[in-house]
Amino acid sequence: MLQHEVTGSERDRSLFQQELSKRELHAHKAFLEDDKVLPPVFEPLVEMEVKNEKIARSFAHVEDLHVLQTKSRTSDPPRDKRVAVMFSGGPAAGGHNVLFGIQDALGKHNTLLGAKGGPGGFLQGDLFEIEDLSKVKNQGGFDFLGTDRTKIKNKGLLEQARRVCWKHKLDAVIIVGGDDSNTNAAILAEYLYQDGISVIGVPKTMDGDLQAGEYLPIPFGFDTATKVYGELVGNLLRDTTSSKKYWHVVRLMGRDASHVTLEVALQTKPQVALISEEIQHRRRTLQGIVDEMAHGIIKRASHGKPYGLILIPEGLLEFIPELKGMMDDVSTVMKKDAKILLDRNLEYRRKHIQKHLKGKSRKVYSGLPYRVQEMMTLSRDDHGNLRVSQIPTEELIVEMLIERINKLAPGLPLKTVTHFFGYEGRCGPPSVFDAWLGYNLGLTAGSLVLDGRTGYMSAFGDFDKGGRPYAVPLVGLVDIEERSGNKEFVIKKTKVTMADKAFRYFCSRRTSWLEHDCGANPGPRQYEGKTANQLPITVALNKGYKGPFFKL
Ligand code: FBP
Repeated sequence: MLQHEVTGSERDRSLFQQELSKRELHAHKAFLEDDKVLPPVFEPLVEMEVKNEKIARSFAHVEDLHVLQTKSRTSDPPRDKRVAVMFSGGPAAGGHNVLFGIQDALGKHNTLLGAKGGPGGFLQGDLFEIEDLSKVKNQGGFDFLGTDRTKIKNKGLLEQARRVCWKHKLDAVIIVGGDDSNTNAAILAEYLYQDGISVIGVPKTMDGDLQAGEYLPIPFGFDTATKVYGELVGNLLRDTTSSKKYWHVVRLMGRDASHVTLEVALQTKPQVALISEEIQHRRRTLQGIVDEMAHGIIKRASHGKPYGLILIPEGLLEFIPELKGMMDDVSTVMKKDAKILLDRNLEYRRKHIQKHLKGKSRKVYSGLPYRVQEMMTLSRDDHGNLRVSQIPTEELIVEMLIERINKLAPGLPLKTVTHFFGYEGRCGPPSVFDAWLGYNLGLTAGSLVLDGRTGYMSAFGDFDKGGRPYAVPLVGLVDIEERSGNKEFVIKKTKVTMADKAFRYFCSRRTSWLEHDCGANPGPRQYEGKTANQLPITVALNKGYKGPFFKL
């Protein structure tokens, strides 16, 4: 490589990124008229139900509960609309293409503004006009706008949001985010209804847990993250079957559901993959899980295989019934003593929590390694979520495995290496699927705004038939959940269920994966050829798609 190319990449990004930005953005045919983007209008498809009376009362302005599908526009699209967009929550690959999609749908006669730094920045009125997006086309990350996890949670903040809308003369606000952020969108849509300001959500999350049945089998970001992890885990499996000496214990990001772990397991076929939802369903104990793994490790060693790989979902501990109770009690003490714990170091917090926990919770907490105890005392995010990405569950599992194997098979050598694959997956350059999905979700969101809709989430389904845009009423997804002791509106997460075809397939294969060395290398993401258009395996299996490939 020439020196000027290396120096140039400080300003213009790497050659790879430059090449990616030359790739076309493919609009679905629903948005195209004579090869030009013409935002469609929407018509009702099927009616959704509101889950209960309280939700119906609190979102009283939502008049239309229909899932919408598109039909061709016969009149010119509206002009002079001012639309603000923000990213919210953790980054996910494909986000920048959402911005492209919105901009293309709005066309030249409307204005797109970006909020810097997520909902927090929006509330501060930190908005700018988005013009040239060429540098971020097909690029990962959320860096063009930035993001945060501010919850628009009370009347004061809702009023602040309204003032920002009036100040910037906004006709619409688009929130690109996960379940919590789309809950924000639903609440804001209701609040701004009388001002005539539309609020639209765009579904993103690498966790894959924001779904809406057939209309949204998967949000953008999941495919890229699982392909990045799939490559890394596949490489580790190859390494360990070569050197034959280590057990790799890998924790994968994805906090409230195990879609990521299940997908990566199906891609790579490791010796063990724990699925949190199954553990919760079977009411397993942590010791029981460790025992089972220890027996598997001992058996493999007796067959001359002192090596292997274990996948653990990031949120595992919260799914183990005996630990969940203790973690809820930790949250309660933290909430009660928030002032005392403010600005205190982790050691102080750990000791304080230990002292104030009672009975079984105290016993369970005290039995955990110090580092795990400390990380449980980190303040919850604005939405009340525990920061599970900071809890080194893989270290806890290894510690318990060593102890157990020492008892069951004294002298058996167990060499372990722990890993956490998290942030490195969610900001990779988008896969072909996420680049396409992000763009088309953006086109859908922009078209919804021009059609005067509010309280909807843009969606995309029917991938086996080339994809189809939909709009799902947010209130049809809202539920009530307990967070840090309060009952709150939240969009219900879609978890792995025991009936899912992908999970059942995994169950039918896992004994064989433990006994034999079946590990597969999915390899790096491709941008051309057959594997470039491969859908997540879990989505293809669950939806019963005949071919595993998605076609542009
Ligand atoms: P969302 O998509 O719901 O925002 O979460 C994605 C995620 O990557 C989780 O998997 C992870 O636990 C969390 O964000 C980490 O959050 P943070 O960026 O605040 O450390």
